[in-house]
Amino acid sequence: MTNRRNFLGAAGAITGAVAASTVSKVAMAALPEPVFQTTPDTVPPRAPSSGRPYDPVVTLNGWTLPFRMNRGVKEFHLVAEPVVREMAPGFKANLWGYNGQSPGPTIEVVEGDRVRIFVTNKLPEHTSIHWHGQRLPNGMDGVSGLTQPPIRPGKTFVYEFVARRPGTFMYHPHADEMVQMAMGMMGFWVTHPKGEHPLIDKVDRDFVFLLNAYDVEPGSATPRIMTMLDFNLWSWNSRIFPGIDSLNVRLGDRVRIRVGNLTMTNHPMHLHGHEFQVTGTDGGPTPRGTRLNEVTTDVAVGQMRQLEFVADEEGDWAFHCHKSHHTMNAMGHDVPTMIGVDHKDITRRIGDLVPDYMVMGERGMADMGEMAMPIPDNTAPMMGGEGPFGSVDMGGMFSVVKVRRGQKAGDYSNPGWFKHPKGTVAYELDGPAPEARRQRGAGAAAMPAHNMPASNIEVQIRKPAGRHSGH
Ligand SMILES: [Cu+2]
Repeated sequence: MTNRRNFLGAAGAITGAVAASTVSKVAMAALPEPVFQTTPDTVPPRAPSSGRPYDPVVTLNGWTLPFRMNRGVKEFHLVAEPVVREMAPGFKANLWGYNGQSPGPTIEVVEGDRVRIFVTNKLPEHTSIHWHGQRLPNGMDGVSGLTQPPIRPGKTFVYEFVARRPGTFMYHPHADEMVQMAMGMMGFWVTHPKGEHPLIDKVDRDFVFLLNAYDVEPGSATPRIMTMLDFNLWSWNSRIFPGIDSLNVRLGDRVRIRVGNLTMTNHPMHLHGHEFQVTGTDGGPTPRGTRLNEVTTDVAVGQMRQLEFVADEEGDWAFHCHKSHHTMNAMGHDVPTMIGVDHKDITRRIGDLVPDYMVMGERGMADMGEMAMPIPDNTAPMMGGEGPFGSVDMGGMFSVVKVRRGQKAGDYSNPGWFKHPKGTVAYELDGPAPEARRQRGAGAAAMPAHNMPASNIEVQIRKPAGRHSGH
């Protein structure tokens, strides 16, 4: 624990990079040149220029790490280092990651490939990489202290194994992992099948991302690493809505979405407008007879799931974690429920002292999304994101699957908002609504009331005032 305390005490340690020069230039010369990514953009898939062919995946707000072939071995170079990740426009976080971003780049190989991965540590503390889900020699499993010595700052380690099993995997440190994963160190790994596979179908679009979570105090930039459950940023590939790119597909496409969970809680992933099947996990492809039609599937901590569906309904379909607190951005949770509370008087009295004082939550919390309230520098609003019909009251783990007739094969660009055919959008009723028929009496309607005072009890609820319609 002494080490941990010293480490935490060194305030500059987390953000301060170890200079690149600590890695010997001579040693680096023999390695594949590391490739870095400077933007959080979704890089379109690119077919490999060497090695065996495969259908590349698309990493949401991420990219695939290039490799070099060295006498039949696929060589990659990962650099563990402090990074600045733009989690949403206007909001940057000081994270740890690989090759310029958090998460690190996706690694794509083909079943049967011999893979060599150089891992250079530019963090201020030791690390290691565990290759989650892989069959490999025990000494390549990346558990610091158990199967290998730690990779000290400035050092480079080499991992080498054959990618034996096709499927959906990830990588992350197995050294001080509470800190290192809270800081964003993780990446996706896909092993493509060599040729046809009875349980792995060809798809037209293959998206991948990791579920992760951070605790960044509004107005600051570095995650609190001791947080166990009360994270305030729920992200996909270290991006939060409205910073997460949409998943743009063509009408009729067979779509696969691969998701891995490296947070501290489960995430029920929910797709609108379509049913999907879970076709595989990090344990491999699922037998066809076990595949149920679902619209929500839970991804537990440390699990991976492959969702597959035919995108046969045009539109902008929400795709999100179904825990409503995970589709929110930074906020405190110690907020009392204010719905229905009349605080006109107290607002007036505080307003005399604090001119800009504003009460929140009187009519629900949707105002937070609409108002663009003043927020501290370098943070994201709790929810928001401008939709074609106003503010989308969402944040965090939320995006949109855009299904379009006109989207060309291989085109991943954003087609803009869906143009709904006439008469297919929910609409506001003209004129007064018909009077609702209500049951009279104390308590719920069907049961006779016992032990109740004889007189009717009236509950006064103040109706919301002013404009607020259409939500
Ligand atoms: Cu969730």
